[in-house]
Amino acid sequence: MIEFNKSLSNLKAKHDELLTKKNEKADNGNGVYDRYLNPVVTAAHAPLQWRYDFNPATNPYLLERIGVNATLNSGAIKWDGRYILVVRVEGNDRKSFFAIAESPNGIDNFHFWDEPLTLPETEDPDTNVYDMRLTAHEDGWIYGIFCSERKDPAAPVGDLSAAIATAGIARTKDLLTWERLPDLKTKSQQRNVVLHPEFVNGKYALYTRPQDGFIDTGSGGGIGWALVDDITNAEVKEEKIINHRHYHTIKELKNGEGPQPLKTKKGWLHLAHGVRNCAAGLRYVLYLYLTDTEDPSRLIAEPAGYFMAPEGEERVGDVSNVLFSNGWIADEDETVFIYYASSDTRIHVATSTIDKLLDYCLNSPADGYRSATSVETIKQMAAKNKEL
Ligand code: M1P
Repeated sequence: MIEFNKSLSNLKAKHDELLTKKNEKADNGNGVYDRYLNPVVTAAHAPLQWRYDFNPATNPYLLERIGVNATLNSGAIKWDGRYILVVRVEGNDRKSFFAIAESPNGIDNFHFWDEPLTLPETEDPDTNVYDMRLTAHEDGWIYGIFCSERKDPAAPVGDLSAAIATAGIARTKDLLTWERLPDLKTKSQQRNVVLHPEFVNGKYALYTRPQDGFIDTGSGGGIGWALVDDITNAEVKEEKIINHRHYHTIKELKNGEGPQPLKTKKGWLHLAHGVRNCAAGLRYVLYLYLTDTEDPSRLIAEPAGYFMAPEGEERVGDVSNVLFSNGWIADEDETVFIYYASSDTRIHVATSTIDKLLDYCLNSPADGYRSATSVETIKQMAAKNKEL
């Protein structure tokens, strides 16, 4: 019993040390954003009371009973002065669920709430749920749109991988109680669906990602846009592609909207992910683009290439060579906290400002789609610098 109590207090002390560890800016910034030295949420941050039975009578060896494999792809929102992440927590059993972690400053001291989020199911229960995008909509609700995954009922016998991806929709006013709405009805499978924060022509507006299969987007040409009459029975009737995939770019294979776009004085600022294939597998990077204030479906600017790509330890994890983001927060002073996951394993933060991100979008060269145009762009920059 003395031994058990000692082990338990050691475990708690170590956990507390991790949760309260201070984070600092890394000193390798590129001027556009700053990375931080430590990830902000890892599997080890998961509350001990979710994982260990603290009763010496039923767990005399103090074994971990329920393992957490990864914490990744979180939605984000500033709520009551606190930085809130709706984290995708993946258990050792491969099931993902949502859990809220909050921090007083957005860069460290993230603590999970006591219990994971209880997400109501529809009549057709989800097998797996993940990657929630949070949107505080002007209708007064906070929406969480996420991927709901179920086994493909048409899968041939013996195929235990074929799945169907659909956009699940839930909403809340207090982040505690969630109302589940019917899943989005669309012609194709969908992942990376995001709700625009304002009505457009009196309708709800969605960023979509039509895909032919569960993994392959196939004929799905990129990030789509659809207007929906009724969010409580949402159906995509018409969908147009507003951010296209292109040959020999960072989003050749697929792309997807990240978090809800941020409204700025120069347009809607979007963070997205682009995917290409290579000998090492799929490579996921983040990129930015800007759309028109009045018509959020009209592209204004998009710098060439990636905004952030995996670096150092970010390159390695359960699904290596992946950066993915579905959450950011713009503070009152226009600091932007970008929450991104690396290699489907852990969550990091990078900070920037609205002004810097706009400058990056509007003044970085666009893609010319050929080596020769890239060389021309560099020569122009070098020539201008020579004149100084
Ligand atoms: O494994 C990388 C990512 O793959 C999927 O993203 P997408 O649909 O764009 O390919 C998602 O499963 C995402 O959760 C994951 O991080």
